[in-house]
Amino acid sequence: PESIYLKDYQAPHFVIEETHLRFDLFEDYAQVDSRLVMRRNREQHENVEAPLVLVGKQLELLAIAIDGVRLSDDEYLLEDELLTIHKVSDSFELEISNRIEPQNNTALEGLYKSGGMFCTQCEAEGFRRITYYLDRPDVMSIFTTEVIADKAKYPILLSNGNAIAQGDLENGRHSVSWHDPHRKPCYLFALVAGDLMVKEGSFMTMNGRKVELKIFVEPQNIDKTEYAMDALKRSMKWDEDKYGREYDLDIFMIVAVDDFNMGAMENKGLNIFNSSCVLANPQTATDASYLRIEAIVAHEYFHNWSGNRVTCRDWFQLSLKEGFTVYRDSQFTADMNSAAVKRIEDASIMRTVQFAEDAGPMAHPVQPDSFMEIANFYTVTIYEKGSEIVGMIHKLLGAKGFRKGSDLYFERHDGQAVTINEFVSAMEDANGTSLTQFKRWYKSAGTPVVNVESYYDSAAKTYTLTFNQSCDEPFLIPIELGLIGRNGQDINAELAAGLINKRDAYKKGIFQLTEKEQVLVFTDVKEEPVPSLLRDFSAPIKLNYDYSRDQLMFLMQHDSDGFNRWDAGQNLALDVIYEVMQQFSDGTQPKVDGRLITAYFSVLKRDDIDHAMLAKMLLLPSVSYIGETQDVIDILAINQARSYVQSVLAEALAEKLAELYKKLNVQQSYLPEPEQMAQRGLKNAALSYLLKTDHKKYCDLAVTQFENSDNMTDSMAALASMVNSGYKAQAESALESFYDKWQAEPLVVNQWLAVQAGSAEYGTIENINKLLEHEAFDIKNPNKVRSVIGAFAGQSLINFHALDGSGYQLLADKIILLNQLNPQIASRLVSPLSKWRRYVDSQAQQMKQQLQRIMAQNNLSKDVYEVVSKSLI
Ligand code: HT7
Ligand code: ZN
Repeated sequence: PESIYLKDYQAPHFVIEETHLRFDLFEDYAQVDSRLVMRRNREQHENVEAPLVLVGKQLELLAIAIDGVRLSDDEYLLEDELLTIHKVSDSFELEISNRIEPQNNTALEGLYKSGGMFCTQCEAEGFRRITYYLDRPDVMSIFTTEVIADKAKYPILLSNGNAIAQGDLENGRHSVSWHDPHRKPCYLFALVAGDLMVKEGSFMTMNGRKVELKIFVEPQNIDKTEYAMDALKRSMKWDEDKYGREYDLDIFMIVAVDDFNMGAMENKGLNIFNSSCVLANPQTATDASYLRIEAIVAHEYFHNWSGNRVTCRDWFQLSLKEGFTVYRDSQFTADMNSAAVKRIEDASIMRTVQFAEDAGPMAHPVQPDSFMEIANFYTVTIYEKGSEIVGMIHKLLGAKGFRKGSDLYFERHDGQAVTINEFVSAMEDANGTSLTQFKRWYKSAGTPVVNVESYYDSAAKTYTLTFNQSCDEPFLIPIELGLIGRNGQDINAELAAGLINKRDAYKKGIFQLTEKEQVLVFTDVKEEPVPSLLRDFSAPIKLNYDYSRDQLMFLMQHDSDGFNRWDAGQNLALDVIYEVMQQFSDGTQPKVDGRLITAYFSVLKRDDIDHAMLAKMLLLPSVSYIGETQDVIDILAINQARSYVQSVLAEALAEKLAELYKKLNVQQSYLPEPEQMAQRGLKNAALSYLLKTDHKKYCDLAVTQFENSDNMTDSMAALASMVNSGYKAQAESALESFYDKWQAEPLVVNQWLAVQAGSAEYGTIENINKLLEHEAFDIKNPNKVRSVIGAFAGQSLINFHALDGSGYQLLADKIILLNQLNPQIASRLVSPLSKWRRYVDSQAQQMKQQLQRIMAQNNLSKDVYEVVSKSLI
């Protein structure tokens, strides 16, 4: 496979003014007839007589006609995935008929069957599996779609826009036609046919237009739609209030499907969702699922403007819509829930997953300059780092300036397919400022490192911070900071005269680091402060400052910034875990610094911190995060030290934790709202610590909670705490009764699979093989694959990294199997192996061998080939 390059971008030679599609759906094939109203793109290519080249994949071509005249075989060329028509005039109508086999489409791209339903996934390049087309985002067209199918089997027929006609046909078939008045690229096309029930709602827009809201699901799931409907209404209102964006059709539909490669898809007016990201009721969904549903419903809805009304010129600009939309959904989540907790979660993903990607073989800039398979570039870099960059623009311009910029962006580019540069220009122009240096963030891969040193001159009463950034071509990095005095209060320090106004270097607590080395001198500082650096995780960087453990305890106690209070605790715990790791490696008796225990005690005693934050502060850094901070990763050693520290803390805090558990374990009717969620989160964090002690009475608490709980959050937390501890008999019996009770609910069963596959106790190779053979497992369903294989490789780290290499072999076997069935899912599974160079040598070599084994397979998909070959370079 070949790479394609951003530098080779050329505007399309043709425009498709109108797209008329007719789908005749049958059990063994679907016939697609298209009529495209086309013209040459003379605005971009004045005197060029280029041939018309359409792209199509796995299609059976039946006929082509231009302006009503059928083409003979010698008037076109069908080669690989390209259909070339040599002679076309300046404007014409092209008609094409072709057949496809949705029932055999296991890749879940294009038109496919999920259970008894037809559905589509066209982003990024799925439309070419439906019909021959200019499948690129800068070709935008008005779509009219007729869907025909058996009426009894498929009473609901949907596509984008508004329904304009319907009628019954011969042989029990029926037809519904849809028209979307908004020009769109084909990646936003959608079609659904099925026997579905609908949950209805409505929303009155800010200009008094009533929008019908419909969530379509299989009948057994109709009782799981209320929360998504409410989340949708909250999202619509929020986008009006925060960004001034109003919805633009009379109807907005969501459909839930069980087989889906990602979370959801923002097709115009007809979002298609992975059922796990839309369906919830208190008995079947955990708080975590509710939060995920709220965020994804919002994300897809927000795409209506950031993605659909203003879309991407080409796929190198993917972060234009994804980074901005993730930023918008993170603001929404922060507004609906605890802002500090949301920031902690986002920063944790950046530090654990994105930094790892940026240090691995698939590292790429937020605006990549080449790729082989675009599906491989739906990454944490494009999404989360892209969002962090938008967040930095927000920090630099302030809330008002940012809103001026987004207003200008939407106004200027409505209906267009544009580049990241145009987004930044709108921000610049609306604020009369330049972001030239800042734009480096979009173009360079890798994580900048900033080292900070401090010096207090007690005679001159000055405090100096010296910043040094790793990159020779420096980034503009907004570093939010504060100085904290001995009394725990922020010091309102002034900058030394020479520095004031120097490129506005330090304003409102945000320092703009623009040079390789920069010095800030604060004057009239009466005592040596403790610096609080990178507050709110104001930039996606690694910042090093040599804090003492006492200073970290002080920050945990006093920092006014919630994110840094939590981060100080993480750094303290990290430091202690490193020390214990060293002790194990030296063969000396491990000893946990009493200051960590004291710090956790004082966290537990605080009543001024909300429950959600407290729950976060009690969690030790994850094994993956600890690994990410090491030059050479030794998972088994990290896990040994972390588990030891965890059990020492659990023993030391047991009484306090039990008290806390008792206080929070109150009877109440379940509501998926922030306060209750935080309370359950803290209670269950306490429970999971308690089961790390040797006292069986705490396991009894888990058993009681498991047996009596009326909601999935508490049941699942109790089950997980037993599965992840040494209480084997209790865990076994709970797992068995759980499956008996929930076997008819696939989403619950997926959680049951994942809790085992991701655990140290149950995620052994032997058990994973059993789960793969279980009646509940289906290799063709991506959610099941994620629940078993994904959870095993991503969470059951001591088993995945077993010294005999069996974990790596199992993963490679499944990648090889999935390579043909579903290349996108196969390729995503390569990720844990791809970072082999980071691991201790014996493991690294075994991971590499498995990559080589995959590489030696015939018929590697482009998706898998790209990731494996780049991992082996
Ligand atoms: N924009 C959507 C991307 C997506 C996707 C991409 C590749 C393969 C399958 C996919 N399903 C959805 C999702 C989003 O970011 O909103
Ligand atoms: Zn998105």
